[in-house]
Parts: sequence; structure tokens; C-alpha cells
Amino acid sequence: MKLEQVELRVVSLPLLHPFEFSNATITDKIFPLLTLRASGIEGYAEGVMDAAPEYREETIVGALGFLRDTLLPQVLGREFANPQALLDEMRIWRGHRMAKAMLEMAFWDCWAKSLELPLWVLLGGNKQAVEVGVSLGIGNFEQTLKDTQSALEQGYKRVKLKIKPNHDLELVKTVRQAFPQAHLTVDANSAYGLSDLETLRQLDQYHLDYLEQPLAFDDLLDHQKVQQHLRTPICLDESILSPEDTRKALEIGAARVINIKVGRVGGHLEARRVHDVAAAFGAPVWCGGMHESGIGRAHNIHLSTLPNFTKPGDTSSASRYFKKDIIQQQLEAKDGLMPVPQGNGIGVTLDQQQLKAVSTGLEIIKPK
Ligand code: OSB
Ligand code: MG
Repeated sequence: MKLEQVELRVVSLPLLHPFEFSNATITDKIFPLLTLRASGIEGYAEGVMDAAPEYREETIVGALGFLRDTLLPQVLGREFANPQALLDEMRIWRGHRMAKAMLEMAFWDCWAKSLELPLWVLLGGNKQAVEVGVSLGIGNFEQTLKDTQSALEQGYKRVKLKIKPNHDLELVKTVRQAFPQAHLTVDANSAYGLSDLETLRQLDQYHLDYLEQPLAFDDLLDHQKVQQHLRTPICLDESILSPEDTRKALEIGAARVINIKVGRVGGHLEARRVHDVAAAFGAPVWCGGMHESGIGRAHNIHLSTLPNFTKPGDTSSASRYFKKDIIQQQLEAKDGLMPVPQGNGIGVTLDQQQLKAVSTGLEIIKPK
């Protein structure tokens, strides 16, 4: 496919409810959207980096600069036979996985459309719908109990609670008592250290499916030290940027479950390799979320059709997040199952009018 042109813009979608996690509170989902035109076909992807580096190091301005000044000048105007050829070209640059993922994912969308196949078929998936759960932000106990009940009534397969020091054991105890049979997990977004081992051990009594990212975003070794003392499996999110990270984490026993975010690890090829490495270790994976719009959500759903995605993902109904999405279709789960869009490529199309209303800074980048 010949890479002809890229459009970059920044989209700002107000969230229906502010979302608090251990390190930040998000009120609007702000993200860069990339439109690729390759061999006359348009493909789409969104970046999962935020305006500020509160999750990992990458930021929106950093990604736009890297794409505009470094990556795109090198690849625009050239032919790439498949996503691997494009990935090989990007290998010389360190890091910037979220930014690289934007181009790689849009390329997959174009490539699948050119082959007249849905993305999930090309990726090698085997499901028409994927199991999903919800991620609840930090709030008061009463609200969390209400939201848990409502999610379970709607059939969501798992409820994840955000925790932080002093907002942990009492919360989990309360929710567990109210819902003795529910699949519950917690996510600390790196809020704890080794000195919190006793608190983390106390979580064992609430039979959580897993404990997500308790320690530093860039650590594996201390996770291994904590995992040794826990019955509850640790699931790594922030710490896993690559298939190599996955191998190392599973080899030393730093985790037993892996959260895959296609944007965080650098695109679908890398995400599939993370999936394959985890499968080789017998470790389940699931698809994380970053409050994506319909474009990123559709990519996530397609990826989740791979066979080792055996735990429910965070790609719940778009209507839980936004009043109005930027796509024409509605990505809504029913009984905890999210249908996989069946058109070619990612199978969703932009609502141009809504996109215009919520985006700024359109840049059109062509070959030099
Ligand atoms: O750690 O999984 C996370 C949202 C933003 C940044 C990080 C995380 C999250 C979520 C929400 O947990 C997942 C979602 O509902 O999209
Ligand atoms: Mg997480």
C-alpha cells in the first residue's frame, strides 16, 4: 500500500462523569486522531497518550511532534506491503510506542479494507462478540455500590475498582460483602510500594480475579517480590510495553495475567505478539481501555477476538462514557458481550459533523 497522506487532529470529548484514578482525575477525553490515506483508501486510529504524562511518559504534543517531524517524513510517499514492513521501518526509533501505534493501526484498517476483510479476520480472531467488564473510578462507597450493582444487572462480566492507599481494604470489603459471587478486580495504577506489602496481602481474602498494577509503572522486579507473597494473581498494565517485557515479567513471576492495550504496546502486531508470548506461558490476557472513542474502541474489540483473550476486557459500551461519539455506529454491549463490527477494516465510520464540532488543529501532512 502506498502511504499518500495523513491528517492529524486533536479531539476533545467531555466524559459523562469525571473519572478518578490513583494518579489523576479525567473530565474530558482528549486524544489525537490520525486519518491515513493509502492507495486511495482511508484508515483511522486514535492515540492513547494523554495531554499530561499521568499514565506513561508519552504525551499528545510529543506524539504529534514525533509524527510530524520524524516518522511521517520518512514513510509518506512510500509503499509498504504489510504492517510488518511498516513496523520494520519504525524500529530505528526508540520508544514512542503510542505514537507509532497510531500509524500502524490506521495502516491495518487500510490494509484490511483493501483486502475487503474485517480487521478481526486478518488478525486471526475467532469470535463474533467479546466479553467485557467495567472499570469504575474512585468515588464514594455508596456510588461505587450503585455502579457495581447496575453493571452486574446489565450483565457485565467483571467489575474493576480503582484503588489507592487508604481507599482500598474497606472499599473492597464493602463491595465483596454486597456481591459475594461477582468477578471483582482492583487497579492501583502504580500507587503502592514494597512497604505496602501487608495491605496488598490483606486483599487476598476477597478472592479478586487479579490485582492490577500495584507498583511502579516501570518496574518488574518489585512486582515479582510482591507476587511471591500473594495468592491473588498480579496483572500488569503500565509495565508492559512490548513482547519482551511480557516474557521477562512472566519468566520471573512478576505477574500471572497481562493487560494488553494495543496503543500502549505499539500497534496490533506487537499486541498480537504480547498475546502469543502470554499464551506460551499459559497466562491469560485481556484488553485494557483508555476511555477510547469509537475508533480506538473498535480497534480494541477486533484485537480482543484472539483466542487467549480469556478474561473480560475494558471495552464497555461507548454510551457509558460519552453523550455523543465520533462514529456513526453504536458500540454497545448486551449481556456483557460486545459485538464485533462486521464491515471491512475496523467496520466503523466517522460522523464527520460531530468530529468537526469536537476537534481542533487539523494538520494535513503529505510527502515532501
Ligand atoms: O489503568 O486501565 C487503566 C483509564 C485511563 C487510564 C488508565 C486506565 C483506565 C481505565 C479505564 O481503567 C478503562 C476504560 O473504561 O476505558
Ligand atoms: Mg490499568
